[in-house]
Amino acid sequence: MEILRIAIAGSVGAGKTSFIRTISEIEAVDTDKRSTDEIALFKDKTTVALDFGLFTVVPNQLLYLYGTPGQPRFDFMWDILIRQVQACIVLVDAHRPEYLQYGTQLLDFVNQRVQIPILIGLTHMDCPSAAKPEDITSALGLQNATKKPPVIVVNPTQKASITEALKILISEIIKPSIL
Ligand SMILES: Nc1nc2c(ncn2[C@@H]2O[C@H](COP(=O)(O)OP(=O)(O)OP(=O)(O)O)[C@@H](O)[C@H]2O)c(=O)[nH]1
Ligand SMILES: [Mg+2]
Repeated sequence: MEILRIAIAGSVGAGKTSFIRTISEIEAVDTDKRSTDEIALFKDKTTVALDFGLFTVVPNQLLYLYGTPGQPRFDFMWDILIRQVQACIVLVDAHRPEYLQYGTQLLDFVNQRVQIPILIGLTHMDCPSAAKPEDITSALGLQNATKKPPVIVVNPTQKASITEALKILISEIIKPSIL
């Protein structure tokens, strides 16, 4: 049995818990607690430790999905986790431009610690105020990047959208081994 461990990161409300809950074959473990600070203005609950879920890609290939908390004060969790995974999905909330900088910081954070495939998933693209993908790519500083990770639209509340994202990420993981 091959197990691939994947981290799902992103700002508060980007859709990490939803992503794992929607796709997991076991009841996803979550650690959501009632929001207290400024986050309570737009979100009842927020993840304070880790989300965990499982997904079978093919009978012999299992994904372990770990969602990190989106609040910067829990960044130490992220530091531990990133060294244990084979790939990472960074969810970027397209309708909250104030969080784009957090996306850039996350990408730097990963790239400074590990060399693993990254996929950028743009969420909330169905919201009327969502930014355009090319504007987000440029705000993330990726337009001229030599190794630009795939940037796709993903809706964490829809299974088909998540499986598509996971397919693309898995192909990024296995690419180096077939070159
Ligand atoms: N319309 C829409 N709603 C979304 C999308 N992604 C997430 N949501 C909703 O956004 C809300 C927040 O999603 P969560 O999954 O809790 O976000 P999170 O990243 O786990 O947030 P924290 O744990 O607080 O960091 C939920 O109500 C989701 O259903 C999307 O692409 N479109
Ligand atoms: Mg969460």
